Amino acid sequence: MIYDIEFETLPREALAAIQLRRLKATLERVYATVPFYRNRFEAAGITPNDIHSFEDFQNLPFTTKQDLRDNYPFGMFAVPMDNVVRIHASSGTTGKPTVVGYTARDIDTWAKLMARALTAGGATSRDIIHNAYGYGLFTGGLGAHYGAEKLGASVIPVSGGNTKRQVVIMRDFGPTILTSTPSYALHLAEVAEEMGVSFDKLKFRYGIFGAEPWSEQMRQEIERKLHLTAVDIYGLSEVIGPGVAIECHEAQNGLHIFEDHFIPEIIDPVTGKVLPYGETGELVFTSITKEAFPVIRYRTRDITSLNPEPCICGRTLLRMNKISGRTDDMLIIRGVNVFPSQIESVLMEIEGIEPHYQLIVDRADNLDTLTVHVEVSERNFSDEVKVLQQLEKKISYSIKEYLGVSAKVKLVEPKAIARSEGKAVRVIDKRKI
Ligand code: DLL
Repeated sequence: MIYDIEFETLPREALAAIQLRRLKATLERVYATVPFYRNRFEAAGITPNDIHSFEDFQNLPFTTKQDLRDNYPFGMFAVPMDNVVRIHASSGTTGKPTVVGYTARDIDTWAKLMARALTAGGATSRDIIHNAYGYGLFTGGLGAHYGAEKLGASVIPVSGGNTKRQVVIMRDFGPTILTSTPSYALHLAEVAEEMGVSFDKLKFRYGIFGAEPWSEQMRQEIERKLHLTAVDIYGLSEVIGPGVAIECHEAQNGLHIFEDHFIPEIIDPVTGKVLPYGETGELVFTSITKEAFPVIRYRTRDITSLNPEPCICGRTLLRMNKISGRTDDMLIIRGVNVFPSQIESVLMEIEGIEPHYQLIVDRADNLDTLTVHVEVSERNFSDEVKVLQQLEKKISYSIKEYLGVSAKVKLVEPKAIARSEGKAVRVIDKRKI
């Protein structure tokens, strides 16, 4: 099913025409209303009137998270506060949070985009959606909630946490769609098992998981444990929240970007040069329909590539591949670049361990060290120390073989790694402390 058949299946030329028209209108508006953008454009010697094509557009300066911080909290808003009906903020582990605003029309746009996304992920108006994304300043909970209502589904606004109660609700209310972070989905499965509730008796058909990176192997693990089809959803507060891009459940292969609202580009994170389709780099977005908080060439720091191949689902929208990491969580361990997701992929291939891990980065004698903490499965926990040591060696060997980096592996007992109700904490970098 396609929620917005007209806009999700536009011929590419018609889409480009709409994008250019909306882009020009957005540029004119930000130039007139946001001093930050006017100054930036002036410094680059460009006015909105100079933008006639996508090539012209690529001469505009980028916007970064630092720019948003410098204008904290409301300096980038393009409408008076009187017209802002909602504020969200992304927590941000470092520095000030990023604050974003929405007009009533923005909220409606967002709800429609999330209705599109939920539909692409397999939901219909007949579904009951167990929404375990956190409600509050985080965009996940309310974003999915409004989309579910717009779709006409029944939404259970359970939010994150109080996991045992969630399991009871899942058992008693019979929800058919689960929305949560992938790590929390696994935690739900774990607690359900402890409570003697089996997911194969529950009614879930699809899970719509995002807000953090997760590997293809993690998807298989979730599908196996939760007995549902797992779909990847992507978004970020600065651009709108969840509902920027989503996989279709038919292909589960790349996330369709809602390009009639957001123009994607992939750039070389070092030179800023725009890269062609298929090449991997940093994802950049320009919003072309938002009122309160438009962003122009916003550098997401997320790493992926774009795929223009037609999709079996019928959508003509470009697909972005699964996010492989962020430019700022790439670990450089003794000169080797590694992303947590690559280590996750290696771990998931190994028998006897659970999909719960944490990477500890430290420095000893001026050299970086990487220690991988990973939970041993309940079944293998009682094995002899020698057997466990062999398993540690095997994991360490695989990491070295696949990623070229030396890591110390430490098996920890089941459930030793703290569970998160939202985004999992995968990396602890002690070098910064
Ligand atoms: O995480 C919005 C969201 C909520 C998306 C619910 C999907 C579902 P922020 O808190 O601003 O917004 O964090 C945005 O999370 O730049 C990515 O680094 C990461 N991220 C989001 N979705 C995915 C995904 C929400 N599917 C940041 N895969 C983004 C990998 C993701 N990373």
